[in-house]
Amino acid sequence: MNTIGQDMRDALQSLTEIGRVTKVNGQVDVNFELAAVLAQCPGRSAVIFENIKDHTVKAVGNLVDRENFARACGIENTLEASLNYIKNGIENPLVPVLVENAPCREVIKTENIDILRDLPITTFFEKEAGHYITAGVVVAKDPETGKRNVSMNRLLVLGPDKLMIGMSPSHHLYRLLEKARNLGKTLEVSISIGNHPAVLVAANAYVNLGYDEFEIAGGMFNEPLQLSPGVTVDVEAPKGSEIVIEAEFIPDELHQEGLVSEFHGMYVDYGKSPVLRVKAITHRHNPFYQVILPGRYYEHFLIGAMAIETTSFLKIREAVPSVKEAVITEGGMGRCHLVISLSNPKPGEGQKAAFAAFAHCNLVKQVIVVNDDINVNDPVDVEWAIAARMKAHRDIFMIPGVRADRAEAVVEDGTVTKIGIIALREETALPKAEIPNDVMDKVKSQWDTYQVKL
Ligand SMILES: Cc1cc2nc3c(=O)[nH]c(=O)nc-3n(C[C@H](O)[C@H](O)[C@H](O)COP(=O)(O)O)c2cc1C
Ligand SMILES: [Mn+2]
Repeated sequence: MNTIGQDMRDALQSLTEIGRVTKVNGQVDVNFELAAVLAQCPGRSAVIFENIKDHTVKAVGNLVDRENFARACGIENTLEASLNYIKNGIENPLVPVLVENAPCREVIKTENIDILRDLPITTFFEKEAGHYITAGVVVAKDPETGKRNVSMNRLLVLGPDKLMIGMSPSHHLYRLLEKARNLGKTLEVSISIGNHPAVLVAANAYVNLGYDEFEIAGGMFNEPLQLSPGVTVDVEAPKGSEIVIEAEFIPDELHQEGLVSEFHGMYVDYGKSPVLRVKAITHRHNPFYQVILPGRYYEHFLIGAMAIETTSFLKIREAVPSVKEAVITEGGMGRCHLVISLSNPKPGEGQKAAFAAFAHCNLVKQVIVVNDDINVNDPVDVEWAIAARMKAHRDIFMIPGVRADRAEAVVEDGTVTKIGIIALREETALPKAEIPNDVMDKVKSQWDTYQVKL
């Protein structure tokens, strides 16, 4: 049985044990300053802000990187281990359990709510519309089936108890809102802030409507996720969330957002978006407010990347069973570029794998296919495979006019050109020159005896 905890506090505890938590004691302003500190904090440790101007609530940022994820989930820090861990969640989901008197309900506030006063909600980029909640895990229930849906959405503060919620029309939450509107029902949500990295990745899993992403989180933990019932809404939240905002959509109210940053690091104008009325804020004693630095920053990239690479892997495996690993790269904005490795591929399987990836996710527009002697998570190794094995006239193909995600940076009429790069070894390829493996291993095991001074 897995013994790791399900809360952000458990994750922070595991990271503290390996020295991957940085504390910022100096005073920081929620207006751009906290964002600037997160953007420039060296290493990829989690950051705790102890002293936020005009606030008593502390903040946590930069929680998730690959090593932090591995440590928080109690797995080895390898791509293979994280793929297996997330894959297990998707393939073996577990139905959540409800717990009463959960930590996230230690303090309940239903009156005199003033979101900006109560929580250290930050501004990030110069031309954005205002203060955004960026680590909100949004839970809603399908008004027809009652099935839960979980996603992450940016929330713009519009007033003391009003939030605008960003949601792509292609996402499930949008579809649930449409269903509610057609049925004349009000859609309720819980927005939980301060979650374990596994819960954040599960919320981003690219699965079909009707899948409860909290079941995936349970599958990852190998034990059901514990949820707390809402106080003013019939929607649950992870029991150990630091803060939960309970809200409902205001029927037919839309807000013209203005500019907002996307993962590609540029501003976009998505027009009008739905508005929520806050009914309650509940939290733990001395809660931590979680901040994810959005735009083209690493944590924002990675949470999506880990989810997309795993579901892409599963889809590719249906088409090409010999797929070994899949990674969404940082240079590809954590969304757009996928590198996959195949074990002993048959002719044409590289192309087939790329087609499967393109069909699965609108965001993925470049696929590089390599053999399994290449470390897909090492950009130098991948580029080596391209230099050593790709014949450009034969191995690059383009498919123009494919349906794109709304966030695509070079979108044309809702479409984008997909590119496949097949960098697979030919049977006639020159053999790789290698130092004997047994000697490499021996030297590694007795490294200290060489008295190497760095
Ligand atoms: C930090 C972060 C912020 C996000 N913000 C939004 C957002 O504002 N709007 C949106 O449509 N998707 C956003 N996403 C992506 C969705 O959470 C993700 O695509 C999810 O799988 C959608 O789930 P659904 O289809 O079940 O609604 C964000 C992802 C991350 C990691
Ligand atoms: Mn969903």
